[in-house]
Amino acid sequence: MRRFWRLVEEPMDSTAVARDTSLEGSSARWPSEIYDAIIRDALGDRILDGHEPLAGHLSAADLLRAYAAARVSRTMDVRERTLQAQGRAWFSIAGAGKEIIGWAFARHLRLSDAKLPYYRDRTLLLCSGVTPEEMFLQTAGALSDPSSGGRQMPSHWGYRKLGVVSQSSPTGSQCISGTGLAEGIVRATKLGVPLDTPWVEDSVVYVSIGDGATAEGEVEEAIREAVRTSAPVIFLIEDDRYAISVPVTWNIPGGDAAALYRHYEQFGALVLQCDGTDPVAADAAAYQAVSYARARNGPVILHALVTRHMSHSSTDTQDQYRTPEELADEAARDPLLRLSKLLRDAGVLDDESEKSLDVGAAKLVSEAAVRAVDAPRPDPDRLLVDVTACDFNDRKRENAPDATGEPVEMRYALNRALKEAMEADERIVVYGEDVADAQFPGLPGKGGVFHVTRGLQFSFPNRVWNSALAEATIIGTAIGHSLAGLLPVVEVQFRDYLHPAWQQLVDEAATMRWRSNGDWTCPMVIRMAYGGYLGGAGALWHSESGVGMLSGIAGIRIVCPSNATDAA
Ligand SMILES: Cc1ncc(C[n+]2csc(CCOP(=O)(O)OP(=O)(O)O)c2C)c(N)n1
Ligand SMILES: [Mg+2]
Repeated sequence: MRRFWRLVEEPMDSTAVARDTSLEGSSARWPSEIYDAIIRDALGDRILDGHEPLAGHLSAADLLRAYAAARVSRTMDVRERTLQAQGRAWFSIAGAGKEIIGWAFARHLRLSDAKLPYYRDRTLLLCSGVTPEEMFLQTAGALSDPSSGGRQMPSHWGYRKLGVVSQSSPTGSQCISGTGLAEGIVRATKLGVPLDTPWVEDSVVYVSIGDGATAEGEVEEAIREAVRTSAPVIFLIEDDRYAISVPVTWNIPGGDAAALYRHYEQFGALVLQCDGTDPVAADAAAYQAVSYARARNGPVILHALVTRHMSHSSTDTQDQYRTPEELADEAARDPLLRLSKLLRDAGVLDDESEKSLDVGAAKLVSEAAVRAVDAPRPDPDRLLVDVTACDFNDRKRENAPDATGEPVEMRYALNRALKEAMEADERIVVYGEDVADAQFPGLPGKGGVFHVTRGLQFSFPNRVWNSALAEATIIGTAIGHSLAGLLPVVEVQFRDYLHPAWQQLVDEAATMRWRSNGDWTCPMVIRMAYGGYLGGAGALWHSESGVGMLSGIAGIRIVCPSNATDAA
């Protein structure tokens, strides 16, 4: 514990980082109108005019905007719990303590940057252009909730127009698709394939998680893959020292998340640590992180030390496992208090003006909540809309195989079909374990353990490649490639080895369309072989169909051809 706070007390020297304005994000231009109005009401019309730095690169106007947005965010956290107590909402998970690091990233990310934020990022979203009312519509489970049409829990963000990709609930599971999206943006740009809205050539990907989620294997897979491919993705670890009730050292050996990733620096990753409650340090770190990824230097891992001023969620009571002393100590390090002190010490705020700001924020939140809570709920008749792109009833009857023409083995028919499809559709990319041909000219090449992809890499050198030996990475990055605008056709070497990718398939890929109310989709084809290995000697782990498990997943279509014609 002592070590942790020593780090917090060593702020980064932000002014030592020279700023290249061509790499700057939205900076002071984040959509701050509603916060500006609160500030002007409280402090007069001229207060936002000055641009002189007051602390680090930040002006009084920047810091006032941070305060107003953070205060709105905190007030929303509290209001959501009140709504639940009143029976007007069902769940709440607060962003309290994470406001300043969120505001800092919103300053430097652009609308065209991808954001895969976890549930604590309320302030990041407010500063990226989501209104309090839009957030409360999700709290209320309203049909007009722009994130999910009332289908998801509160704080499960997703706003296509703002580059916020729909988020699911499993902790850390968005990391691999974040890496895949960063890879996909680079790859599609190189191939000249149009990027999906709202991505552009130099978009970066922001992914955030908590300290506990770093223990998830998929988080490690995502970071390792990003380092391997030099993907322009930023992993922000918002470390509040707890995963629900579990202290950080149970999840992270030694309790220092940045130390876990330092070894990746030798391969081009930037590993940073900052006090995420300090506006100057947070702004400097966010700037550095975004600039590094934007310049295509590689991925960034930023460990931000933050606080948690409310219980984990509305179903948790933190004084059951945290001492009053610890809670009081943390309350004294509240980022809002810190910001208020900075502004008071500089003579920008006093008792009266701070109170007026808080009253303005409370009014905004109150009015938004009142408007949202009575909004109509989803129509049960629409429950099955957007489960998949296809109509459930359009399954074709099986045709008898066409017995005319040249006999061909199924795998070679597949090979030809893939080649034709790739010629016809520039978006198709093919990857998986061993699917590439050979890196040395003159050799026939591998082209898959069943040779289904043989020759494809020779024909389409930049559209076919070997993945790492990691199935969650294959399907998770396929989600990202698909979100970028490509059409991934990936191979899982044997159906039996789908299991490591189960979460990516079931929780991420299969739910994308439904959970976002049709706003986000990630079409892809996953090819898997089963049944035919070594005359039956394959048995367990090389031959099982698993069709029972697969047929129960909503959101995917299973195609199981019995003959070469159908397969192709
Ligand atoms: C895969 C998975 N396991 C368990 C949970 C339940 N759960 C939700 S949040 C959480 C703790 C996360 O802690 P941390 O990553 O430190 O983030 P924090 O909430 O502290 O910001 C757990 C266990 C989950 N959502 N997903
Ligand atoms: Mg935590």
